[in-house]
Amino acid sequence: MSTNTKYIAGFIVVIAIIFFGWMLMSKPAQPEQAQIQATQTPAPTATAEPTVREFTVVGTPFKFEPAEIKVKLGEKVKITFKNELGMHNLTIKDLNVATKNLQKDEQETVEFTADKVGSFEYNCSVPTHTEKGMIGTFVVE
Ligand SMILES: [Cu+2]
Repeated sequence: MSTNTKYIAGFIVVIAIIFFGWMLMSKPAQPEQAQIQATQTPAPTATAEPTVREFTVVGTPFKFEPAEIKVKLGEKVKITFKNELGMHNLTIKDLNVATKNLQKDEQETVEFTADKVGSFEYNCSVPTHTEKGMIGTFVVE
């Protein structure tokens, strides 16, 4: 090998070392950035509280006011049933939700999560009250 060829070979080796060194230094930065983005993106959903929806339903002989409630899937629902006259309850049988039988001027709040989509009946389960009009619809969209 001539001196020139040795120099060129040495130069190439140095360039190669610098290049690979640079590759090694710069490479870890990319997955790190990707990781930061990956952890930042889901953070809002991880910490997000479910929306709480509060309703007041008034019971009188023989109706509920309102007779329709609409919520979205996954929302937390708080229904305060206020009984103004007679003995009544508010029951959503399909969602396992029910107040006790309440006397005049009593109220009770039930809390649950709307965990299935559908149109569910709520009623007063005191005999004959549903037929007399104590019926409503709880809609989960
Ligand atoms: Cu009733």
